[in-house]
Amino acid sequence: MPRVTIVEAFRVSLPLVHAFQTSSHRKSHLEHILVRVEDEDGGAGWGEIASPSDPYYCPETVDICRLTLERYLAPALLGASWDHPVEVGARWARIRGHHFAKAGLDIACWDLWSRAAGMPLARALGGDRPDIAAGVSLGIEPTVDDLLAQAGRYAEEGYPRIKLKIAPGWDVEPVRAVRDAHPGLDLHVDANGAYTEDQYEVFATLDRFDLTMIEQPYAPGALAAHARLQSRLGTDVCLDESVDDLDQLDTAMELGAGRILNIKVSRMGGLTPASAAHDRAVEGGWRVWCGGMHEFGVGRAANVAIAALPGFTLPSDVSGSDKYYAHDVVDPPIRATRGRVPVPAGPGLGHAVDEELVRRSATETLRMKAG
Ligand code: OSB
Ligand code: MG
Repeated sequence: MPRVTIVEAFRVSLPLVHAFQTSSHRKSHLEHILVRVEDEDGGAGWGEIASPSDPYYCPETVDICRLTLERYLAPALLGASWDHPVEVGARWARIRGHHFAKAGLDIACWDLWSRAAGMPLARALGGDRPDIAAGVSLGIEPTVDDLLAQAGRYAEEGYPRIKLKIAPGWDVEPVRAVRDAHPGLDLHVDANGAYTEDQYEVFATLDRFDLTMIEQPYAPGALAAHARLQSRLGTDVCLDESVDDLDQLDTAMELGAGRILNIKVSRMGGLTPASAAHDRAVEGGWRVWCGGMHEFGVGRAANVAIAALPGFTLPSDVSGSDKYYAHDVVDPPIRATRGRVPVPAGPGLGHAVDEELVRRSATETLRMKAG
């Protein structure tokens, strides 16, 4: 029965190999918080808080997560005994929201438990695939030619699916260009909520490009608008920012606000709620896939593990570390070969954390102990 007695948190910033721009922001570095938990038997587990630095994708930011972790979440976990990681969420159930921060601790507890059990995290979650299909997500580029170069490169590397970020002014033209260059490619677009219903014509046009899905066209709360859009389009609508919990998922399914769910471990608040969302969505007849937040190796390994669940039938956003970071925090780094990422067979996350690197490069370290 684990009892976590030490929680450590490390703020680490890594440079991106290639700057990434969405409808709302541009990034050349990412700062995440790596979380380490240790139990009284000396067992340890790692997690990652992959929130953005600024509140454009979601309200949580790195600063807010750090504060929530220190003031509420770590104190709720420290000293509590539990048998299985599905139980730890109950410790912070009365804390509303703050899913990214919760996810960091949840992942660390799953890693600790599955390592102690000598079991791969994927198997602990109920996954049984030897590898997962990985897609890439391409940001908004300075020119259509730059985008075509990126798309060409990843199609060449064998990634089976490419997602393009779109925004007003960067939609029909770049999507048409990539579609013309890659007629058979599994292609989808992600607007990160940048459109309103009066811009319907853009989607009516995109509907003719044989896209696998249109991800989060409207604002997160606009479920009724998404339902009206879905009823007018042949292309499946996929929700990302709109669904943070099972109640929102139920509402979305009841309204017909889409047909596909992007499940992110961070957005849902950890592996436990993310796998519950997987079960619920599949039961409701929606298709699901595993999205990402440009995670470092720890969070990325957690994404690989959950993407091994049987309902994840569409390619994930979990590309190899090398698409993002020249030097990742885990060894070996996460690698994709011809668009597939192996699910590790070793215990826990299945990738060793370069602890020396994390400790040395952290710009801030917190250490909290059971009282
Ligand atoms: O909407 O899926 C998104 C990255 C940051 C914020 C939001 C999103 C994304 C991605 C990245 O698309 C996917 C990845 O990790 O490659
Ligand atoms: Mg998205």
